[in-house]
Amino acid sequence: MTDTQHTWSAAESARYRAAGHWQGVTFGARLRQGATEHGGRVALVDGDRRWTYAELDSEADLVAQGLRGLGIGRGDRVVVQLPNCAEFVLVWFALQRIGAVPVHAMPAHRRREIGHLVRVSGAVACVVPDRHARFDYRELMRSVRAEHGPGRSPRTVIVVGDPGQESGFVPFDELRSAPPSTADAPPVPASDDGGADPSDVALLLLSGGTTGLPKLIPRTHDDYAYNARACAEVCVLDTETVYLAVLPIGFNFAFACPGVLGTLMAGGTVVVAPDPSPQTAFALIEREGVTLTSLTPPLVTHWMDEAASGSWDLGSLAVVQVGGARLPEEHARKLGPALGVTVQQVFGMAEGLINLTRLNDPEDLVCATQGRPLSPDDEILVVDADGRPVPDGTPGELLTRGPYTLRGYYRAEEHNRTAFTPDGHYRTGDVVRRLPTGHLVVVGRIKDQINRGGEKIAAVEVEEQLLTHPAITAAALVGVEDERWGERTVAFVVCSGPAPGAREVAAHLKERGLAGYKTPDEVVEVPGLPLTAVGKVDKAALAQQLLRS
Ligand code: J2J
Repeated sequence: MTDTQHTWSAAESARYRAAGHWQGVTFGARLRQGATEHGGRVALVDGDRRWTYAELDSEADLVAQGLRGLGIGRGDRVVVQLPNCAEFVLVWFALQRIGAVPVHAMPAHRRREIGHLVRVSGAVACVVPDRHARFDYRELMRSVRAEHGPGRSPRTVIVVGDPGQESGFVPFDELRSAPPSTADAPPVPASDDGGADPSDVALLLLSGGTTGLPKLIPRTHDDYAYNARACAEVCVLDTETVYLAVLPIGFNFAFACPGVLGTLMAGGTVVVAPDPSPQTAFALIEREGVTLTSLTPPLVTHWMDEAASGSWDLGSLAVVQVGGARLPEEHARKLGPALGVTVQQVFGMAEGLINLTRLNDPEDLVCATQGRPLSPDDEILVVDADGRPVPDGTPGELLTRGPYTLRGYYRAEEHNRTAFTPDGHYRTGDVVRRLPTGHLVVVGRIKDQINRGGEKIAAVEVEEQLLTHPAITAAALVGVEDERWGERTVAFVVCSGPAPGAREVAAHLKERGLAGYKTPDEVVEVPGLPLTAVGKVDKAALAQQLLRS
């Protein structure tokens, strides 16, 4: 790909290689190695379907061949929007095998987000289910393509299930059953990875976003493999590990921290949970002997409640990671005993930096901090508003750079100028306190983003859409504390004429093609938006106003 001008310097790259962080192996080649080392072991379980490492490897070859037959090749971007199912993993490795680049979308995304992803990434294809959770993804793809006009981008839509009649829609099953050699599908060359270079972008992740639309995060083979492997080391994964993917598999946490990739790199088994309910998960834990899983804070209470019923044997489960949003200390203290597990807090970001509590950390650190950096080469700065480092214990913005933290978003020149310091530190927008042990406590945020139980909502994006409602003349989306979600969203709106209610607003945003989790939980009409001294909307005052009312 040609869009990786923001990258590590030659000196930094040499240092990360010398330290053994970057191993110079592509994901396509790693899968082949896995098949050699762990051939007969079970790699992947989805319901009654199972793949050994050897089978995963040969299936990736088959699907890769089908993808080539569709004209997809090295460097091409492909949006993958699948729920938790084996096909996610199969198509992901098949794309790696031909040097193509998966773009991780979430099942909850709709026309607006997917259209944006397709446009920014220049994706040639999308992979979607036919239907999932009462939603028809073929309809979604039809509307995305219609919006894109004459080029009908993306050219190809690969459908897991029934593709329907639309031209350009291809069933996934046809890819994996492609005959070895036909006129338009030449045999896969001997390469394991389509000739990809380990320093190439291997995948594009989605940022939580603070601006109008989510940014894309380029992750290279070298940096992402290090991310997954180092997390696997911290979590002491081995061939006996059975990881349950409960959170959406395309989410960085579930995919590579250590998640799916870390488990496969350790020779363990990945089990995909079709939904995150404790009932579904606990049945899989019992049946498959799951040892590790990862959750967001809102799931923790559901899991503890269900475990208290006493009707499940969770004896195999050793470690539960919790991250994505702040876990209340009280819940952290209860979770271990409730499930009979070791708890690990994870404060990570798709941009790179991962902090984790260590499995042998004292209970107070595990329960009251969000962990410490994964790598000895993660550089951490905690700074005041003028960018000056603050002493340990004092809250400040977290800045970071290191061997697996991006140096620039994909095709986002303007945003990159402010998202990074001149010397390449990423401005996380998170406010933290650092303890003398190096552990970080997340105490707040300066980015205009709301964290609704781990789902990130860029306030500006929703505000822009609210303003498209004919009655709304000004809008501010504010996060307020919430028992269940940690934060819920309140839209303060100024209206001309009768104010729309929450349901009308929800319908309007749905019509605009916005993902459902971005719908405000509450809509409050105000006569005007309060401003700060510098003329910005005073969101703190709005939140206060709500508390008083
Ligand atoms: C408070 N805030 C947290 C935590 C993330 C592992 C875990 C999570 C993510 C993730 C991830 C938090 N306490 N424990 O990618 O690999 C907030 C911060 C952070 C933002 C990143 C991973 N864990 N956060 O959540 O890219 O504000 O990644 O900057 O979705 O989530 O969001 P995201």
